[in-house]
Amino acid sequence: MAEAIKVRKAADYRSETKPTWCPGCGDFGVLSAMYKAFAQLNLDPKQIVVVSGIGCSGRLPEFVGGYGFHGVHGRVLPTAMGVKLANPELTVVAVGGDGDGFAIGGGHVPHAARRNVDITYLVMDNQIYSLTKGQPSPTTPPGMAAVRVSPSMSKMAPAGVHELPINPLAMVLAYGGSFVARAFSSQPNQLVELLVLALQHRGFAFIQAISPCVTFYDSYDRWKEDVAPLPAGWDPSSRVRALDLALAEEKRHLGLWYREERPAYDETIGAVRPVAAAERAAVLERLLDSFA
Ligand SMILES: Cc1ncc(C[n+]2csc(CCOP(=O)(O)OP(=O)(O)O)c2C)c(N)n1
Ligand code: SF4
Repeated sequence: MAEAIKVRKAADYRSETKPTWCPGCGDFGVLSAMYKAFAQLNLDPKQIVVVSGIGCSGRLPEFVGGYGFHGVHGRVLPTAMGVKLANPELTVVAVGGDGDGFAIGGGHVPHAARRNVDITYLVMDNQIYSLTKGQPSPTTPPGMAAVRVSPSMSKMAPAGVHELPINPLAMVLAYGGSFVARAFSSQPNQLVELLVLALQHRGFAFIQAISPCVTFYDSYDRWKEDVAPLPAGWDPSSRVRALDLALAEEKRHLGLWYREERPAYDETIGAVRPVAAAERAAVLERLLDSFA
């Protein structure tokens, strides 16, 4: 008799380790949405690999009952791309913070986007370095000190923050990201929906998940005023329109900004592999002949 197909629930993706984040941390909402998205797709936990860098957000793989890789700070994308290319059958999710992704790891983002490796990259953006207790990050807005000053923020940026912040959506769009979305951890249904689409997408799927750090920076109240849905009838097929909005928006628009279908990196490599193997065999034969 054929084995019954198991229908999994969100709880089936929990690990035995209880999350250690502060009560109220936005990362809880992201984790719970991830469990639900995995369950909606009924993914086999043995086929999931969640890779992270360092940060409060980087702890997430410990709380997921699949495979995990908690790597070094800023190197989540090379690690995740390596996992996927070594074993294209796996569902690979890279996660981390805005510091991990856009400061020390910022050089990897353009290449992951243009390469279109088939992974999902979810950044839990709290606009601050939380694990190290509250220094400004590349997404900290100017004037941040006026919102709330943590003791380490006042040491690191006593006169506030004056640089322009990085624009993650514009960056990924400009470098060829094939799936670009933004969500808010306190709007879980939309985050689940976007995660499901991202996991199904063939190529590099990027989600900026606003995920407040309630201990060193933020409250949800500011964010609730700052976010808005994408304009009614938004069509996610135009990179130029999405870039225009990313550069001009006043509110942070939530939803699927952009999606295109183009071959993922492992498919492109798939075509190259037999050519490379034939060349290797020919070189080897010539080499062996030279000893005959
Ligand atoms: C190579 C290296 N440099 C610096 C650090 C110190 N460090 C640990 S986490 C972190 C930033 C964390 O901020 P973010 O990535 O935004 O994650 P969050 O804690 O906010 O989730 C830094 C600078 C480190 N662990 N390794
Ligand atoms: S310090 Fe901030 S980001 Fe880290 S667990 Fe606490 S609330 Fe979350």
